[in-house]
Formats: sequence, structure tokens, C-alpha cells
Amino acid sequence: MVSDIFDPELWDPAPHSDGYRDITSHVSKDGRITRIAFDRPEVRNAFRPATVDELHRALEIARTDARVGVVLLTGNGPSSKDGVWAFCSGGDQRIRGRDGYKYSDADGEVTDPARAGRLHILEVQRLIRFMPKVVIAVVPGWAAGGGHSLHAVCDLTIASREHAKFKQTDADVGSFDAGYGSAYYAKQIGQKFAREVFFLAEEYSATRAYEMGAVNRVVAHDDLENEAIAMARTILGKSPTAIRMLKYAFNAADDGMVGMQLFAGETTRLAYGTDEAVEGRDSFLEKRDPDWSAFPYHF
Ligand code: S0N
Repeated sequence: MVSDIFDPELWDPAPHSDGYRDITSHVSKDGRITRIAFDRPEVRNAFRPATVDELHRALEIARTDARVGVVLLTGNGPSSKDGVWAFCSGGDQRIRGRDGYKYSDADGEVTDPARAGRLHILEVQRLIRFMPKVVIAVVPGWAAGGGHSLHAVCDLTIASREHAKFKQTDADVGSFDAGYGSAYYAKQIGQKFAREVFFLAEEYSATRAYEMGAVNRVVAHDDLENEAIAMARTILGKSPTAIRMLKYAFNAADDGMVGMQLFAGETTRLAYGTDEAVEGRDSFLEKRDPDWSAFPYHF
């Protein structure tokens, strides 16, 4: 299925998306926006290992598509069982064992013991965090547990006024996201609120989450996808380099050496485009001393 609020006229299937069973992935007709959606609404879009594999693949395809500037991460719905909407309810608790989440194929069979217990949703979090493109969580319903963490790690969050609900259930089920889902989340909304969200595991409406600083925009449910696309189009109107540098600048302080490395990698890329760097390269290749005289010490 896709979503009641998904407009198929606006999208084409994303490259290599025909084999997905747990997600859907689309690109806008102009190729500049990718929409990736959890597609297990009957379990509030909980992810099993196969879901995470697909999600990682779809995000990586978006990351490496030079046309794509913004990624929308959302959940299809509503549930055909009870009409309830979900963004994502985190790890599928039915297949969580003593060894962690069992690796499974889409039918739930353990197929590769070497992968048992992999918490590779954390790799997805890092992909979202480190990709030089804006990722927007488009929350049509429940964001719970690891789904709550995914919304936290996205750059922006837009939520359905009527149906979005936020609940961090990790401590209810003996789970804890000790990285971006909690520590970084506390940087977003403040320590007192973050501790409340985790320690009490209460339910928050979209409006309350907005008041707490966890959500950027609260919009009418029927307008959610169009508003997300409008937000994406605004971002696409900006300089790609500026957006990329800003994302890495926002990340750098909290990402330590990795954040610095990513930011520095981008500055190196920019520097390589200068005549000065070309002179350095050419002097080496031509076996002569570099001539820096044309390049002042800027102040
Ligand atoms: C989302 C909730 C609050 C919705 O409540 P509601 O509307 O009353 O629906 P239910 O009746 O509870 O659910 C409807 C059907 O969906 C099934 N279902 C819902 N969520 C899950 C789930 N996560 N796994 C499996 N099934 C799920 C229900 O069982 C029900 O099925 P039927 O109709 O057959 O009875 C509510 O559903 C809820 O609280 N869900 C569980 C949320 C949760 O605790 N998730 C897990 C939290 N932990 C993680 O996600 C950890 C993930 C992880 O791998 C990780 C590891 C290390 C570091 C970080 C992470 C991370 O990302 O967090």
C-alpha cells in the first residue's frame, strides 16, 4: 500500500525500488526529492531487520543521487485494521530475542546467524545524520521507540496536527538509544524535557511536541505531504553547497572528531576548486617549487 495522503501524480518509483517489501521509495517527477516510507502500517510501521536493510539501501541511493537535495522520511497508512496512522514504532518487538533483533528475511526466518543481534538501525541514523542533504521526518501518526529516535535524528520534523503522537517507549521495553535518540535529543529540547520524555514515556501531541521544540511545523493532516514538499522546495531553492556546509556545521559540535572530519572534507573539496590548490598539484606534477605569489594571506 502507499498512503491516503500520498499523491501518486507527483512521484515516480525510486531507482531499484521494485524489490522492497517493507518500505516504499519514490522520487519527485523532477528527481529532486526522495520520499521514503515505512510500509508496515498494521504494526504501526515497526521495523524488522529486513526493513532496516531496505531503508539503508533507499537512503544510500538518495545520498548518491546528485539530483536529490531533500529526503522525506515518513510512514504509509493508515492501518487497515483500525485506521490509526504511524510514522514508525521502532524495532519489531515480536522478533527481539535475547541476542537482540534476530536477522530475518521478510518472512521472519533467521537466515544468517552472523547478523543476529545487529542494531543496524544505528547505521541508518548515521546515514541520515551524515548525508549532505536535508532529511525531513514527515510524521503522520505515531513516532515511538526507535521511530521517535529516527525523528530526532532527522534535520527537521513536520507533523500531522490531528494524528501525530510522540512517545519514547524505550525504557518500557528494556531498550535504550544512548546516542542521537536521547543525548542529542536532549540538546534539541533541553535536559529536563528529554529526561521527562524517556523516564515517563508519556504521549505527546504534535502541538505539545512543537511547544517543547521537538517539531518544526504542525499542519493539517490532509496537507502534511504537500507541506513537506513545499518545505523541501524552499530548501531546494538554496545553494546546495551552503546547505551542505550548514548541515555539517550544525552537526560538528556534537559529532566530535567525525563531525570535524566531515566538515573539513567539505572545505577540502571547496579548496581543491581554487587556483591555489591547482598550483600546488601542478607544481608537484611538474617537479618544480610551487609559486604561491598570486595567493595572498587573506585577513
Ligand atoms: C506505538 C504505540 C504507542 C501505539 O499504540 P496503539 O495505537 O494503542 O497501538 P497498539 O495496539 O499497541 O499496536 C497496534 C498493533 O501494532 C503492533 N505493534 C506496535 N508497535 C510494535 C512494535 N514496535 N513491534 C511489534 N509490533 C508492534 C501491536 O502489537 C499491535 O498488533 P496487534 O494488532 O496484532 O495486536 C504502541 O504500539 C507501542 O508502544 N508500540 C511499541 C513501541 C516500542 O516499544 N518500540 C520499541 C522501542 N525500542 C526500539 O525501537 C529499539 C530499536 C533499536 O533497535 C535501537 C537499538 C539501540 C539503540 C537505539 C535503538 C533505537 O532506534 O531506538
